[in-house]
Amino acid sequence: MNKRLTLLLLCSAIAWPALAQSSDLADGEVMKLDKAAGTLTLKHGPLKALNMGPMTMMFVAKDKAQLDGLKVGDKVKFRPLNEAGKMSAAEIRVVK
Ligand SMILES: [Cu+2]
Repeated sequence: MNKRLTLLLLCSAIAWPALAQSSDLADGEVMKLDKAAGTLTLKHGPLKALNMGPMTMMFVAKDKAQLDGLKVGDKVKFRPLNEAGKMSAAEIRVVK
């Protein structure tokens, strides 16, 4: 009984971070890019992390270099962040 419970707790402790990580990633489509300003406009799905429904909005790229591999129309996965009211996107990667 005790052993089983310990195993269960151990399993969920291992599984949880991986689960949280993938569910934090949001889907988006690149509508506009401004590489000089380091921003991109994404049409995104629901963002639980930011408490948002689907919409098109501008994000600041957490790492400007990530914009270099993008073009308008690309479907991406990204991590939405709210940094003191500034919406930014990290870990942007193109979905094939
Ligand atoms: Cu939004």
